Amino acid sequence: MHFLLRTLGLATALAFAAITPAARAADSTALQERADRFLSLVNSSYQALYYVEAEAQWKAATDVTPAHDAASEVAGKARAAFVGNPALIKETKELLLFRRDLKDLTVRQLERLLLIASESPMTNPKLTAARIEAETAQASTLNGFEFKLAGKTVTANDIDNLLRSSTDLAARRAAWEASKESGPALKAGLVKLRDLRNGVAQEMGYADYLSLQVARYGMTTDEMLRLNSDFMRVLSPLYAQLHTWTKHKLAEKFHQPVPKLIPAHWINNRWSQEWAGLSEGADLAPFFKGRTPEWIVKTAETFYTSLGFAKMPDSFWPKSDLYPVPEGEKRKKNTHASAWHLDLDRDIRSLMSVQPNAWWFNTAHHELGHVYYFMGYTRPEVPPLLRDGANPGFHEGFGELTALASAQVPYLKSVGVLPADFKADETAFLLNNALDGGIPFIYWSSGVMTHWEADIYAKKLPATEWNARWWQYVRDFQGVEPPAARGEEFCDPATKTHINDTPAYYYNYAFAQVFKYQLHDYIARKILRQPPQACNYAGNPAVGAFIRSIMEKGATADWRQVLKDATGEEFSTRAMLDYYAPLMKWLEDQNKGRTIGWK
Ligand code: X8Z
Ligand code: ZN
Repeated sequence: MHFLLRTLGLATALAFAAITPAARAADSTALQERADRFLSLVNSSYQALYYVEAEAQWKAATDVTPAHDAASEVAGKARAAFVGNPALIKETKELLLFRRDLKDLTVRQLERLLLIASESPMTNPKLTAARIEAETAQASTLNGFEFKLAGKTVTANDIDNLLRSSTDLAARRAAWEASKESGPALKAGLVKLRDLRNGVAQEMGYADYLSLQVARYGMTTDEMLRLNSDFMRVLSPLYAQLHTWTKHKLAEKFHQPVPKLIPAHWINNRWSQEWAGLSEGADLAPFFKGRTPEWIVKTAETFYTSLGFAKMPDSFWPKSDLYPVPEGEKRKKNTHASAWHLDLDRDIRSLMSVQPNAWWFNTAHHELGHVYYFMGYTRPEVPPLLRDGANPGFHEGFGELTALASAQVPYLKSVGVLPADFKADETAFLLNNALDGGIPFIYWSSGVMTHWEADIYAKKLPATEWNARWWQYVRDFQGVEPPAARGEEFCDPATKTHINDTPAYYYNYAFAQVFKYQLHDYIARKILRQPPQACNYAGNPAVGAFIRSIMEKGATADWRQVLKDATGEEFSTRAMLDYYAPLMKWLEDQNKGRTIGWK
């Protein structure tokens, strides 16, 4: 073994490039061995500590108590003490100086390790400890928050159900306002976290926390913002038509004059992120009467097993927390759906509050998309450091793809949600797709969420301007306005789960939308040979093989290459636009004579 390689440094790295080919080959082998030994130790320790932390976080998220918060904090610090260890960072950086002489899989693991270390660099232990403490406290406030409506405690499901069903504008406004009550409780913690998150990223040489997150794509913040603006630009004619149609529809529903901007409490979602429930011909509410929550989750599993995937591990069922806290029980838990890969192996769980309705049917399919991605890349060829999506948007993309497949009429018939002789109005279903998580969602995710987080992290927007900027973006991007002025005594962005516990992440959902249509288009046209707007994946093993071929790679390959290899196409909005092309004509017809858009 060449001695140089045991004492690598920048000067030696440069010298290394100048040595003879034979010596270099011998050194490369030694270097690779050194990296292999390092990564083998890191992978197994990482996996073990990841489990300790995930288990503690799971307890804190499913049963909010001071003891669980304290345990979660300690576990977080223990994991940080390892992944952020200065010796580990130094060795990783040194090895990366020789990236050209290392295997691609090795370089990927080293790069990933640096990104992981950048979340909790122990080169600044005080800062990292302060961040973990603040993150734990914020999660506890968020998960333990009690919403009150007319003096009575209500759940997030109660608020959502009211917004889905009530035609009483005063009751809707009260529920909407109640849903914004968590904001002030979360603001101080978020202000503190903005600086701590930026601090850890800067400690490792990133400009801010958003650029650290975006690095998972191999992109800069500006490139990511441009990509998101592009999504909005290409979809804007369709969005303007949908916005126009929707405000006329809502004005009719509530017997109100047609507004310029849509009042937020008119829409069935707390943030206007999806505009479901307006396409009458596609109303699935009656078809979920009499179903159980268990049936919803089981059906989502059957979707995957019918494609040739294995069942979920047996432990999924007893270890998950799938249903609302039973009445009378005092326990508080996170009410937002999530999927967890606790040990980066077979301990996979989901946290949900499933009720038997179309929304949870969709969401359960989304969560199982994550679960099957976990299962897909959990194999010896994928080291624990790379047991993750090709990028985070791929992960959300499989969630969203599964949700889109579960909303197709032939699938709904095959699982018995719709009767076999149901005569579907194709336009009504396509319109529902567009409204419910399709097009308005882009203006929420690429527009409001991404731009607001860019402002607070990258542009350091003063906390005294947070709510004003938020509503400026809601108006400009979504064409929605609050029922009354929302001053800085509120912090409406903080009412959204991700702003608190999954920061600088939301553009991944926008990416996932575009990505899901690309995969869906390929599956429908090339594998099923069915129209993308009405197809059924269930029971088709070729579809399963296609999905698995992407999932099983995890993060071992570049995401652009993975997408190209699978579909033959670069990342593009082409499929999304094609999918809705038939709807555009219909909307133009419906909107004849109306002023289009709000600008
Ligand atoms: O958070 C989720 C999933 C869990 S990853 C339920 N979604 C986003 C949201 O609810 O805001 C799914 C689509 C958008
Ligand atoms: Zn998800």
